[in-house]
Amino acid sequence: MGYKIAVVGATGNVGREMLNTLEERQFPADEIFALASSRSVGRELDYGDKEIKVVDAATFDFSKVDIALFSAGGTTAKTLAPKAAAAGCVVIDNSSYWRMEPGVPLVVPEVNGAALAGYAKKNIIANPNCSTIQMVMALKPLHDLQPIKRVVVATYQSVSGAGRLAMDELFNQTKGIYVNDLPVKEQFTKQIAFNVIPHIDEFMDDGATREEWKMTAETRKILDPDIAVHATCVRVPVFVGHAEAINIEFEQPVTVEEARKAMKAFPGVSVVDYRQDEGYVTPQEVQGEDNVFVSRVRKDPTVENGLSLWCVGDNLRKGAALNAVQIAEMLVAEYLPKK
Ligand code: A2P
Ligand code: 11C
Repeated sequence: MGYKIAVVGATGNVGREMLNTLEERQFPADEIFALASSRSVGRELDYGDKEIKVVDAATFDFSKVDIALFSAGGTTAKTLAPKAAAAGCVVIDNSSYWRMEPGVPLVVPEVNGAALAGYAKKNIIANPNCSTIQMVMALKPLHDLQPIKRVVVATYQSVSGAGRLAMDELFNQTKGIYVNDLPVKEQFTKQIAFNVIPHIDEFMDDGATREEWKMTAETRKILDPDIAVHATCVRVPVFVGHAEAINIEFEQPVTVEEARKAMKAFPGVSVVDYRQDEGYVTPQEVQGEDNVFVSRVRKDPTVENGLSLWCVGDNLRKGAALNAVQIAEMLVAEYLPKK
């Protein structure tokens, strides 16, 4: 006997990675349902050496499953997640819709796993934004070492964070430019091939983008409400893997060696930091990796108690699917009835 699991948005970038991750980690599931919009009904998706047929999320009976992993955008999360939760299954939602809702835990298991205890209030658990997840993984061991006061971060985010169609757009534009065929521009506001775009998600009243706001608000909910976070989020022409340049101000001095040691000892973080050619990690090298990688740790002499570092992660894995599956693993290990 095992659990019954639904993946909602199974045909998408993150949904497919959720299926891979469940299979790879041998999640104790005895039945997996792949759900998507009515457009995809009947499509077959790989699950290990099996194929599962996609069914329509809108008409699915969620009382058949114990856990539903959602990655189908905010609108679907808004309408379908409460329906699924009311049917008795626990929803783990990867969209931003539920993250700041009181009574909905926002969880990175290594960082604030204990927050999961409150899940039963709504039967909904939120998976944080990919940029937030990899940043708090690096910050948590440092914050435990010495309280962090302020973080200034610039991101370099791959197009897979914007979905499957965004990946196609980078591919087609890149090819198109070489054959003098005007690139299509639909998913991004500017050309993404051979360019960088300082605009992810919508603009807010204060001039920040919603992606930047999410990094602040989510870090405070997960790690500490007193940390100040100022983010600039930038899309870059990379398919998979987000990178972040993070500047940190502590209450008290922290040496480079202490910081490296604390991050190395933290589960899910690898430190690769040699001051030589190739002594650091880039997005291209982390595709398919579970860990978050930290490099370029150094003092920032321009502020009191400052350190800077470079942090890279696979946004579809730890940034999304893996974190959601780890939440599901914790749920079955600690909270759900044994099967
Ligand atoms: P579909 O392929 O049927 O459109 P991505 O973020 O990579 O673009 O993927 C989005 C995922 O969300 C896809 O699996 C997509 O399914 C799914 N999705 C989009 N709209 C809905 C909806 N209304 N109901 C269920 N799934 C949806
Ligand atoms: C991106 N971080 O790279 C976004 C994707 O709030 O879950 C995830 C958006 C979110 O575009």
